[in-house]
Amino acid sequence: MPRTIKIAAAQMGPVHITSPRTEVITRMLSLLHSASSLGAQLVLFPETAFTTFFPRHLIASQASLDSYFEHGDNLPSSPNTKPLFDAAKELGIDISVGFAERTEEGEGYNASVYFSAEKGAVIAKYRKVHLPGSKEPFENPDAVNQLEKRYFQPGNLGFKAFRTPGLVAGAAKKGSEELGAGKGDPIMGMMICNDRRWAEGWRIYGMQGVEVVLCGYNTAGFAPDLWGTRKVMTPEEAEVDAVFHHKLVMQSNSYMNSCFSVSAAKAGLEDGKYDLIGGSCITSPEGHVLAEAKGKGDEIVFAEIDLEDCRQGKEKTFDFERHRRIDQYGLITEQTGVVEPELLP
Ligand code: CDT
Repeated sequence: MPRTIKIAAAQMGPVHITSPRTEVITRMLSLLHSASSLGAQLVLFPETAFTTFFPRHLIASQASLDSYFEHGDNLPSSPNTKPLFDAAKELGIDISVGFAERTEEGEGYNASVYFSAEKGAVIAKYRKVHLPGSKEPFENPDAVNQLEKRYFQPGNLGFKAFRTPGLVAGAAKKGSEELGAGKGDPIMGMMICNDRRWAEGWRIYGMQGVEVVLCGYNTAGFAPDLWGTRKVMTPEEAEVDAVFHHKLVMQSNSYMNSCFSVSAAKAGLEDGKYDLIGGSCITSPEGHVLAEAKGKGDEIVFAEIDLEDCRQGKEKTFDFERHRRIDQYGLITEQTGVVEPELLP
């Protein structure tokens, strides 16, 4: 039986350091309404969607830094963010959105939440595990910094898949396990930007039977100090490469874990100077791009997907139970960095 969902990525154009929060929320509401007019049941917004991607800036004042953060559990009630959650509930659309989270203890995380319209509540939270960049800014004054290690702690909630109620009619519920896998409410997982480049998170989701991975991002189009300068590229060539790598990891990891993925960019020239790639897309369990953004502004990327399409990969090529060989994978969790084989005599 088909298990279809109408799903959307809400790509956002630039959010400047000077953009008033009310203006950003108005844009997000407009995207949500556009997605609603297409019949979307779930809309994904980007990483740190409500503000500029502030980790590119060295921010000295604590008050100024704090202005970019929200208290995670207050998101649906905070004046800065409430209108989005109210509208999602009213329209009956689930949303997932990225934000900078400040905890009661004062820790910072690069986080995202999943809000269920049926439950009228946040039902899952994720904290970004792979924080790119550095604690200190580059010496090169023209470099694009990525100070996530300065402002955030590495995520500590793991890669925990969750079920999303109310999206698929006739979903099997607890007690009907005899029906077998792939019959219940959709299984989803969240990751944030740089996480998508790491196979480990995808596999952990794959091992929980994930059917849709949601990933918001802010990816610089031209950042040689971050990416490396082995091959000198023009900004235009670098951006083409960055979009290629983005799609490469979304497509290949979707394929290797037999799941759909939805990715939503914050794109365009942020703060008038820093270029972010577009390329928001929806990919299939066979690794194909089903829908993608045309430009680098506010735009809805939409697809109707059938979760049944995950079954072929999960039951054949990537039937983990039959084919994985964990006795051979020890290094993955025993070792962090690279240890090369000894030099030859
Ligand atoms: N936001 C974020 O995680 N951006 C990173 C930049 C990588 S820098 C080496 C990304 O992976 O797109």
